[in-house]
Amino acid sequence: MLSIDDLRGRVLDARALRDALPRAELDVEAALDVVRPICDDVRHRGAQALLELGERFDGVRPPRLRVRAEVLAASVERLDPDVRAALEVSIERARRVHRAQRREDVTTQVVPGGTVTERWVPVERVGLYVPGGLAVYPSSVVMNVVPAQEAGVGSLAVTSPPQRESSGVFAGYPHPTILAACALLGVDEVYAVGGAQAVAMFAYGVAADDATGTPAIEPADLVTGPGNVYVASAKRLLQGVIGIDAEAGPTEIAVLADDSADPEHVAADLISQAEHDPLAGSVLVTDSEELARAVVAAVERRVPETKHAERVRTALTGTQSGIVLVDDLDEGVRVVDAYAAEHLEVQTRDAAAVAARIRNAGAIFVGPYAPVSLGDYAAGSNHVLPTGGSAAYASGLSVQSFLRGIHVVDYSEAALRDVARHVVTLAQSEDLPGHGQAITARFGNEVPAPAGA
Ligand code: HSO
Ligand code: ZN
Repeated sequence: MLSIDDLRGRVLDARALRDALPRAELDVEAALDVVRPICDDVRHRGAQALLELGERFDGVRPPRLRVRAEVLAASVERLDPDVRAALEVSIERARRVHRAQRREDVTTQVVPGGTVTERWVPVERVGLYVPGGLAVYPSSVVMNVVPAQEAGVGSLAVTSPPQRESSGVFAGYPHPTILAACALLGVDEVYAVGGAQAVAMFAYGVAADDATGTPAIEPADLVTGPGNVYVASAKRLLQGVIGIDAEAGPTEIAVLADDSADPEHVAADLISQAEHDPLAGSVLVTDSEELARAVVAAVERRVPETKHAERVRTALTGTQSGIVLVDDLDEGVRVVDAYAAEHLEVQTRDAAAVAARIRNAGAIFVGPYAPVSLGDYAAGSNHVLPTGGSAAYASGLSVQSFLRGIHVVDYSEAALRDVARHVVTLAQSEDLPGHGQAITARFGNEVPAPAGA
């Protein structure tokens, strides 16, 4: 089911290598035509449009857009105690890791009397998107909310699609476990809105609407969180109206392994991420033909036994998945760097040393006891990570994603005087004399001599 691509003996430069590697094509551009009228509708008809779109796309009209406080409370009361305990561990570990990412303001004294401070300020209002399609991800609530809270974001709203299957007090609302995760994290502003329309809701805000009992929803400054192609497309469309984290694509796992790896573990890990999505990518890069064949056999045996066998089979047989055979581990490192996986496992001898050589990955999982699933739920790391090769330039969600660095420039008269002639010279060289005059206006319309000259 996993095809083997033999790159042994082939010398490919980085671009050719990237082209030779399996990867899903996600047509975010094509979805724009679908998404544009949806976003316009939300912009112009607000709450009415959001309720109708829920009915159309999620198969259920929410009783109201904002989840009632009593419903959030009920979700915690009815939460399975084991799930609650697991979520609490996940929250606590994520909090410890993300708290350590907080940044101090840094002041540099450039010259006596002249300082530049980099001041880190949290984004004021953030909208967090939590998907609810093929699977529901309360763990993604944790991964979005914790870094935003640790960054000090003052106003946080979560949105997730209404679930057709929910009943009783939860009817027409997001999955009860998602609601419970919000409540456990202290988030009380939760909406039953999914898809592209959720991004539009955060971008434009929604006017109060008596007919549907909707209080005003303030627009957010930033929207984060993974979603399907329509969510990614809406982010592309509305970027600029609202800040975005990334256009998330289908999840990916790459495993770099040598003959010391256990083929059962590798197979289980490749299957674990394929379970997310028929478009998920699972890639093994190895210099061991024996391991490659053993992994193929283990996958064949395991897939029929796994719950989401059809989805997994589609993902593993798709062109985005496969095994890449390389001459040696050095080449393996080059290949996984070219691939820039969302998740990379290193299952080799001396795995920590091999992992230290990797430049491009959203997250790296080192050795036989750090499977991606651990990071998905309870390592303390974040699981909202760059997909589609964007790990070559982007990072996963972190406290930094919710902060802005403001340069605070504070110069005294003497410090400005000292550098004035250089500013005037550069302004003239760019044919922007007005810039120079803004300096000389402070010194009797002359270019001042530096102090001590
Ligand atoms: N592997 C997914 C996250 C996730 N896994 C949520 C399970 N639940 C993307 O990093
Ligand atoms: Zn996962």
